[in-house]
Amino acid sequence: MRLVLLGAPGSGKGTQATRLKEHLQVPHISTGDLLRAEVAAGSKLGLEAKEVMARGELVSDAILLGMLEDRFSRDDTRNGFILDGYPRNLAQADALDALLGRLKAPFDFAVQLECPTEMLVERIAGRAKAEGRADDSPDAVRKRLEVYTASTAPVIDYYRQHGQLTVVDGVGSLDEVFTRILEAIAPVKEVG
Ligand code: B4P
Repeated sequence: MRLVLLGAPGSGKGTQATRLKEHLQVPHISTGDLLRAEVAAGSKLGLEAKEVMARGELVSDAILLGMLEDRFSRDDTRNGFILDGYPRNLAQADALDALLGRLKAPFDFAVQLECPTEMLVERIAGRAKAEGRADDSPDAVRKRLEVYTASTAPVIDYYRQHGQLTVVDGVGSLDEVFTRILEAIAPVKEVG
């Protein structure tokens, strides 16, 4: 199973990807986690990304593509993957098409988790209290939602226009949303 998870910040991508990884037995590739690991390691890339992320903006496409190519060069992606947080703009969507085309591994589904904005804000505020992530501050969250509308929503429209989008209702308990995703991807999962 090759899955791309899309959705606004707080829509539950990372949360559901963690569960899907166990269920489908494929790696979870979160570009946010990859970037946070670079920040934690204090690498040159991490230093570049840190401030951009804290402002709620997108890290450069070139950095993201390099990281992704590196991750996809590992053998564990051969049996499938859950890609979480990429693509976030149309240039990244093109880059992903090209990368997966070269690997002869097109994605089976792009699943969008849909949630009303007030719920996104509420969930992220909860995480801010619990985890204190730098980009969960009110200013950064406002910016991340603006970036989502301006840059990522067009990716969703693009996949929709090309018949590649599956929309899943992201409102409900973790179990409810998880079950909906499994139902949405069931036709592919059964055959392969
Ligand atoms: P991400 O790490 O992708 O952050 P996110 O959009 O907030 O999603 P995440 O998956 O972590 O949260 P979730 O909705 O699961 O990106 C962070 C930053 O990295 C970006 O702003 C950007 O700077 C950079 N970046 C990443 N990818 C990039 C790219 N491709 N290009 C450029 N820059 C990039 O969870 C949120 C909260 O909701 C959690 O507390 C969770 O517990 C809660 N929640 C989830 N589901 C729930 C439910 N059903 N009910 C109640 N609460 C729920």
